[in-house]
Amino acid sequence: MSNATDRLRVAVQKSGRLAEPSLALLRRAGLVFRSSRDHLFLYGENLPIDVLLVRDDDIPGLLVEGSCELGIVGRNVLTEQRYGNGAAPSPAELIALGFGACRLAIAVPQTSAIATLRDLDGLRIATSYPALLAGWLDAEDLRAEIVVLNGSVEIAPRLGKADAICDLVSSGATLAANQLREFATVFESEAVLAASPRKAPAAKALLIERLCARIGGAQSGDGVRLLMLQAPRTALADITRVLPARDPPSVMSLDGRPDDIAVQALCSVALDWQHLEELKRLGAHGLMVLNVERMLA
Ligand code: PRT
Ligand code: ZN
Repeated sequence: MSNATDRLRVAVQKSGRLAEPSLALLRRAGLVFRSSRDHLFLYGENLPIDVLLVRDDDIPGLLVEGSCELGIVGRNVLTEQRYGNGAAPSPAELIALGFGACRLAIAVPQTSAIATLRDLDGLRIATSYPALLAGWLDAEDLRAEIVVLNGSVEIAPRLGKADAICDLVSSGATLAANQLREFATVFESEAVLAASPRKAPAAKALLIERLCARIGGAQSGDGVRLLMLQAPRTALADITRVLPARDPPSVMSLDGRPDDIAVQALCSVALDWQHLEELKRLGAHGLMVLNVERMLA
């Protein structure tokens, strides 16, 4: 099925870890939605961009078949599908989104004597990510047996179904609660914006570009502050040295005050009270720090 309308469709997880942050990101990119009665579809009111709310595992398939042009999904889900699909066209990762961070890791019982990767040879490893695990075992030249489970992977060793597990970890609390210790990282993941492998018609391609630019803009404002101050012109070099700025600051002359300047600088969050006090000591005054909501280069 291909999506023949001129509206862009973005697949987003309906409920789960990525659901809230995905919609929040689209809203920060300026999209306004009206929800359908069954809450499975969000109609874009200010741009021809709609959201389809689905299970995360369905997102790669929707992109491959072209029902949706874009999707927000864990890189783990996307890559598992890609490895599992051989040479078939697969969705491309457009932007790493910085939330939903986790790692696919091998864990073994705390009491296990396993100490090196070679010790995994010949063991049974339970996972819901057989393709990612197989790729890693291959790359490490290890021969372990993969036991595919679709849930509750962490209890497999206790049930005697496996000697080790390969599962997603974020805080590590689940491993600890199941008396498992993390042993090796197989894959690092976070939520990504992915695109259908099908070529979009020109109008949709432009819309995709526009949405990507807005998402990039919403992201680049994260944690960025705009610092504004005035200072004697002679203090500029010292002030610039102290600023945790991303780029050289903008410097402006002030009408009728030839010895003074106004300075604006985009700074990282590392801008704290100590920085401001130091700047004041160097002669700056009228210091102001503002949150940056969005940026467009
Ligand atoms: O219903 P649907 O199929 O859509 O949801 P789901 O249950 O398959 O997915 P969900 O919501 O659990 O996860 C969606 C995505 O979030 C995953 O594909 C990952 O990209 C990302 N993510 C980030 C995680 C985690 N962190 C995570 N910790 N997904 C799962 N977990 C699980 C993990 O499997 C383990 O059971 O949380 C447990 C470990 O967490 P810690 O904090 O105890 O280490
Ligand atoms: Zn799922």
